[in-house]
Amino acid sequence: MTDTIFSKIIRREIPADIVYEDDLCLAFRDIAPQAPVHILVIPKKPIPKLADATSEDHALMGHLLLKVKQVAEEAGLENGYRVVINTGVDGGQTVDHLHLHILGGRYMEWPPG
Ligand code: DGP
Repeated sequence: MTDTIFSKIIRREIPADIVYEDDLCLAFRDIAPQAPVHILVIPKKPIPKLADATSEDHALMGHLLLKVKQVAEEAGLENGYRVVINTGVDGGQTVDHLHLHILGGRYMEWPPG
């Protein structure tokens, strides 16, 4: 399993603006925000990408989505928000550790670019 910058954030080897943590996941502000609020929710288990999740991860995946909801509420995104999972090369994924982007604080255009 390749170590990534997100594993280093989980281990507190590099700093991050952490907004939520529990036994299964971590949420922190994106270093290059694409919206006024841009938070990443990641599993502590180093699943490289969504396409690598298995039936063993069934409960974890549900946990991550419910934590997205909680973190978005705590960030004040009562007007709505977008959840994005970039997956693989064509999906534009740059960090090989599954992460859910929460984007909010402005109107999100659709379709995206
Ligand atoms: P993606 O393109 O979906 O793989 O998104 C990776 C995101 O990770 C990107 O929006 C920038 C963010 N990111 C990369 N390195 C760091 C870092 O060291 N700290 C934080 N907070 N975010 C990072």
